[in-house]
Amino acid sequence: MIILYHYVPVANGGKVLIALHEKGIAFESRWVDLHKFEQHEPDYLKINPEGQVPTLVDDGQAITQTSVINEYLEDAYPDAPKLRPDQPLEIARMRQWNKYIDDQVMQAVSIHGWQVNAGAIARAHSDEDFGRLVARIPLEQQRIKWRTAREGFPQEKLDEATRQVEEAVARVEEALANGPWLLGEFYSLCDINFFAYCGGALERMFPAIGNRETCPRVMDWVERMNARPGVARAMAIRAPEAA
Ligand SMILES: N[C@@H](CCC(=O)N[C@@H](CS)C(=O)NCC(=O)O)C(=O)O
Repeated sequence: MIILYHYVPVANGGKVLIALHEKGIAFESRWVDLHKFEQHEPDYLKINPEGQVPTLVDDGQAITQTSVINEYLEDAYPDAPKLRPDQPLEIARMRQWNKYIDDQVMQAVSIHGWQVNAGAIARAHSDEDFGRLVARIPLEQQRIKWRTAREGFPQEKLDEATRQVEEAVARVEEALANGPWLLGEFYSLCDINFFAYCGGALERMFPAIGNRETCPRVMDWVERMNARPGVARAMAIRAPEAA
C-alpha cells in the first residue's frame, strides 16, 4: 500500500500527486500542514529525517525527493500508464529537463514562493515561538531559508530569480515548437515537473512573463495540462477538513 505525506497540490507535493493520478495508482493521502510546521514534528521526522514533504511510503519503505519518487513509480508500477519514454536517448532528454527544472527552475520560483507564503507563515509567530520552531528544523539550509523568509529576501536575489524564470519559460517556449509536450509527442515526467514548479502558477505569480504575448505556446501547454483528468484530480485535493 502507498501512503503519500504531502501538503497543498502545488510545487513538490503537486508533482507527485499529479504522477500518481496520471498513473491511476491508488494511495492514501496524509496531510502535513506546513502552516503548523508539522513537517518538523518528531513523528514525521521518523518518516523523513530531512523534515520536508512530500514523502512516499510504499510497503513500509519511505522514498523522498520528488524526481526520485516519480521515477520509482515508473519502475515499481510498470503496468500503469507510462510517463517515461522507452528509448535511452529520450529518457536522457527527459532527465536533462528534470535536472534543469529541479536544480534551477524550482529554486528560482521557490524564492518567490518563500518570500510570500513562508514569509507570512513565519511572521505570524512571535520571535520566541519562531525561534523554537526553527530550532527543530533538521537541515541547516532550511533553517536559513525560514529565517530569511521571515525578514524578506534581498531584492537582488528576487530579481535574479525572476530572470531565471524568464529564461526557463523562453527555453520551454522554444522546445514546444516541436510539441505538444516537452519531448514532442510523448507526455512525460518533465511536463509534470515544469507544470508543478512553474507552469501551473506562471500566470498568477509572474503575469509579466506568463502571458499570450511573451509565450503563447507555453500558455497553450498550460491549458493542455489543466485539461488532463489526472492533473485536474491532483489539483482538486484539499486539506481533509476543507474537503
Ligand atoms: N528536493 C526536495 C524538496 C522538497 C521541498 O522543498 N519541500 C517543501 C514543500 S514544497 C518543504 O517541505 N518545505 C518545508 C520546509 O522545508 O520546512 C524534493 O524534491 O522533494
